[in-house]
Amino acid sequence: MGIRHRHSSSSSASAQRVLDPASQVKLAYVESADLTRWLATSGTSPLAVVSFGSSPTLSLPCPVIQLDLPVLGCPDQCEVWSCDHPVRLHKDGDLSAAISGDLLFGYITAVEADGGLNRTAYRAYQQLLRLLHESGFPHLWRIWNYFPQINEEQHGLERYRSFCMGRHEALAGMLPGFPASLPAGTAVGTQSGPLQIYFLAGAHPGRPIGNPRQINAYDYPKIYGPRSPSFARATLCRSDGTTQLFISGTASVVGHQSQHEGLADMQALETVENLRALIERAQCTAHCLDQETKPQSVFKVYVRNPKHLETVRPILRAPFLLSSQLLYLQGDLCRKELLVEIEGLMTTD
Ligand code: 3EB
Repeated sequence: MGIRHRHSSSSSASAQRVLDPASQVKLAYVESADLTRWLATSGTSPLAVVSFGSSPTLSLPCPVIQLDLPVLGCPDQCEVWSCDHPVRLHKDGDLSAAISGDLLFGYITAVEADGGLNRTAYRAYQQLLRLLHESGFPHLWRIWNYFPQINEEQHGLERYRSFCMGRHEALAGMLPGFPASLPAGTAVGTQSGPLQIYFLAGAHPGRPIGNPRQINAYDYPKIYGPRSPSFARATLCRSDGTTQLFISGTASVVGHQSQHEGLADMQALETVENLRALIERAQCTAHCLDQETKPQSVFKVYVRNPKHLETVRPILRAPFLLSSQLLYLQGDLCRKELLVEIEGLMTTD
């Protein structure tokens, strides 16, 4: 209990700003070889570092998340989450968190034991939701889920579907406002490792955004598994004059159906169209995300088959992508036929 600082309230907005640290989270992709220098000179406090591929283990003053997702087309990169204010760390077994102002960055790993992935996911989600309730950060904004053999069958069910069951059961039981309050999400298959989940939560709620071209994933029919995937297409978060749009893993899905089976180029085009529609919907909701204010954006592109990198890369030329930082990773996607998936973060000051 009580790991969040309670700030005294003030009627003056400027005094509030001093007393109540802004919770804008910063995201940068940094070449692994440059990480130490970057951290020493960025002037920010790290919340977490996510490394991909075969990056070395570093000892850092924050959670370090190593994902077995090979980086494609460039040297190994790290995803660095940081903020302008001091960070407090919290550790409880396999769960660690970095807290700053109104923001919590958490990381949990779970080795799969008896009961399979369903129970493992259920227990991990229970544990992380309990932390959020007890610590004063009840609002989940964004969550990433990674585990190996995502499309393999186990105990008669595809592992992704089994994961969805455990996740759904925990969230339906413990997340206030479920399913409308679900966070933006990603679920991608790694080449090895335990179940790894990292997440951002806030003391105040984000606003879920739907995609007009897609039905909500939590309303998918049962043909995709006994329990629907528990995520929103995007979350819009405002803090201290900054608007951030956390965009979920977005793929070639229209309505609830996968499009363009076997065609990586067409899937990439459809995905860009989905992203465009989603961003447009968010812009209608938050006027400060419009083009003139030039958001800073980063996107992670997951490609199932590394040979499709050169097919996909030239297609990602929409204006909102051309002005963004892009990182390509090799990852397995949660439906066998999906070849490309793109997630992102857009920030407008
Ligand atoms: C889709 O639209 C593609 O289960 O958390 C994308 C993002 C997808 C997150 C998840 C799944 C998830 O259904 C798959």
